[in-house]
Amino acid sequence: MDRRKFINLSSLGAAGFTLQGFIPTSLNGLSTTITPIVVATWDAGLAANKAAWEVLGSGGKALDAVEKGVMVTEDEMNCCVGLNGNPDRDGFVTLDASIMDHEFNCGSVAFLERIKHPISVARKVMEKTPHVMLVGQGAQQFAIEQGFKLENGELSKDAKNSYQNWLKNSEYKPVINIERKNATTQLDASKMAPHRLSNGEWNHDTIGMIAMDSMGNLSGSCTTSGAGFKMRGRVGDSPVIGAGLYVDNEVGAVVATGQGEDVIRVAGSSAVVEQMRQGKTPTEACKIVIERIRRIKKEKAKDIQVCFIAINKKGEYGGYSLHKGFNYAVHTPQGNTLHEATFLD
Ligand code: SD4
Repeated sequence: MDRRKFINLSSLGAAGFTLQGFIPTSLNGLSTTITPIVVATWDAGLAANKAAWEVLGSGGKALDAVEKGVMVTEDEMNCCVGLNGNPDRDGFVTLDASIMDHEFNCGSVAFLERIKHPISVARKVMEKTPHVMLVGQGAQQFAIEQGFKLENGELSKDAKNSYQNWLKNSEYKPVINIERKNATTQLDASKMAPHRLSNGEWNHDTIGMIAMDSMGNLSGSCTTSGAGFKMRGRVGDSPVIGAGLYVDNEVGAVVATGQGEDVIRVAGSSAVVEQMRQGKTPTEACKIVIERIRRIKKEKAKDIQVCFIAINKKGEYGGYSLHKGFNYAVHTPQGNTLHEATFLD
């Protein structure tokens, strides 16, 4: 799934905006125009991309775009990604998030409670501390110091119902990515926030986003309430740099969704970047790592879903999943569209 890169030798001149808002940059005397792109996981990616595009389309930075984009999903009232998500086994919502820019700067938070925008806390970790990752109470304390509001910690009405249902059996069997099992195929961009399915389950609980801006710089973000009814203290792949998210500005950007433990096992996003470094297209690179996971999991692979999306330095993009049902949203100057990912089986 290649995308056009515009090489503009025309009269656009030095830095400035074209009608589409792209910045021509000078390269060896030639004027080149880099077309921004943003790609985000699942149906919710459409609404998130829209916010990201407000930044990218006006010449803004990829880093700002990937933060602003996923904040839309974290903000969503009827949403599984942020504080309205399903709680852990003990009834508390705990959040993980990570962000990475084009210069290997990265920040993440894990096991964070009662803070509405973990992605913005992750960015503060990146920008205001000498560390990459803060967890639990320390992350919460840091967030408060940075001016984030401590929310009341009450479960949303839907999450409360789901938790009550789950408590009936208290079976420790986290259901990861039942996404879209019962979802309608008719997709409406305006309603594409994550939502509960008719059986009360979320259709997913994570959003990952990767983007390239008009300067050709890459960034990525990932935010999640993790696996519903997980063990208290469980942390998934999303805040683990190299697993849930990885950006190498010379090569590409990758984000993962699905069974976090199995993404961590193979250092998933970093592994996909390395495949692109070897010359694989984004889709091929994602596929190779998905195949690796299936080999490792053997027959247990049927019980899990793992998915990656990737963009490379040329602005080509792709996605791949272990099983059917994964989709992702792509915003270019041509519009914001949803794509079904190819899958292994
Ligand atoms: C996790 N990777 O915590 C996340 C879950 C996920 O859609 O992607 N859900 O393991």
